[in-house]
Amino acid sequence: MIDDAFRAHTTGDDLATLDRWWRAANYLSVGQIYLLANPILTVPLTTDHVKPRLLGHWGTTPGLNFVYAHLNRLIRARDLNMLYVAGPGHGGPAVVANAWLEGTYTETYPDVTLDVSGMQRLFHQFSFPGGIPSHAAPVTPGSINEGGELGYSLAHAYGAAFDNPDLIVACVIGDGEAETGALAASWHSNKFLDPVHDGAVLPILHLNGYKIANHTVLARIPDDELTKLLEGYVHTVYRVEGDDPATMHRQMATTLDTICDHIADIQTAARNGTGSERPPRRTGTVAAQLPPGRTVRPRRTTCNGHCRAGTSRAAANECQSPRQRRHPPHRPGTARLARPCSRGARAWRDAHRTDPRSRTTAA
Ligand SMILES: Cc1ncc(C[n+]2csc(CCOP(=O)(O)OP(=O)(O)O)c2C)c(N)n1
Repeated sequence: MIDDAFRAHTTGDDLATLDRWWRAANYLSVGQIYLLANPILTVPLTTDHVKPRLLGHWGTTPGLNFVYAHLNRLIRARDLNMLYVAGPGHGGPAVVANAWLEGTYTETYPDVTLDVSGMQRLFHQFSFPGGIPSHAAPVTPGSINEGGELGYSLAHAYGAAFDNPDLIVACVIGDGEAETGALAASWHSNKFLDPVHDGAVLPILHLNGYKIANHTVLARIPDDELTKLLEGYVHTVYRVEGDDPATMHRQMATTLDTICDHIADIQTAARNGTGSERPPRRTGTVAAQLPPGRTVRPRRTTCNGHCRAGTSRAAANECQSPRQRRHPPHRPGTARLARPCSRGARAWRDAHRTDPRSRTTAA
């Protein structure tokens, strides 16, 4: 159980560190999608530094990085045994970025060293011939959920929690993924969870509004309709939404603390024999509303005159049009996309100096 003193502490310096981690992971994600060379932008960006064919889903990625950073805070604060299943596993740059930042990637692949030359290799290999896929895959350290085919994250999360009483499985569900039949049916898996012998599953609905570049149903229905739908599946709904990172960090940290306390209460009551008989006990779901491509400043960062952040273009696979590569006048668009994240390059150096004692396993 977390005490008030710790809650107060986590709203200050810890959240600033967490924000730096998030920005560093975002930079590493952009770098994987776009950059062939010049990994920390030591020289002005040229066409030769940009990959000729871009494959990687930027839209879902800042949200995945956001959740990853917050789960790591929880793991450290509470010494939790936790697994992170990334439903939008097509946001592969996010799980790879975090695994590299915390050192797991280098432990598994020693040639991808934790320095600038390793970063160069990390960027170059992503979705490139002879490299790694653009989605979370068996080669991603800790992976149990293949990210290329949508729909199975929540089922895999429950599968991991069964017979693992000390495990909490946080499962990010894409709002587009939520429209698949497999995912829609998986909400009912909580009926099979026994709080005495099984662990807990914490679904986190990533409501960024789009499935690639098309609107999603769950982001378009009224808030109370979505809440009632999830309550019907016997989940208590906690909403985290906004576009100011500092506010969102505070909201997310407080929400996750509340949910973890709640999970602990349910499990303690069930394991002492004082809980209610019938599963499921009402556990939490976070509906996290992060605009796609969140780190790109609205309006100021445009591609061919189109605003990126919070739009379908930001959610799309290939954020940079191939025209940008061919036509030099469009090239500054790429530099601007990288610039808000170049604070991330600094953040990478800062975060790299921190020593995360525990890790979230990407799946
Ligand atoms: C079963 C299946 N159907 C379709 C696709 C193609 N696809 C890849 S990503 C995606 C959109 C997923 O939407 P969401 O989960 O909201 O992720 P985001 O749009 O935030 O990247 C689709 C339809 C797929 N990978 N798997």
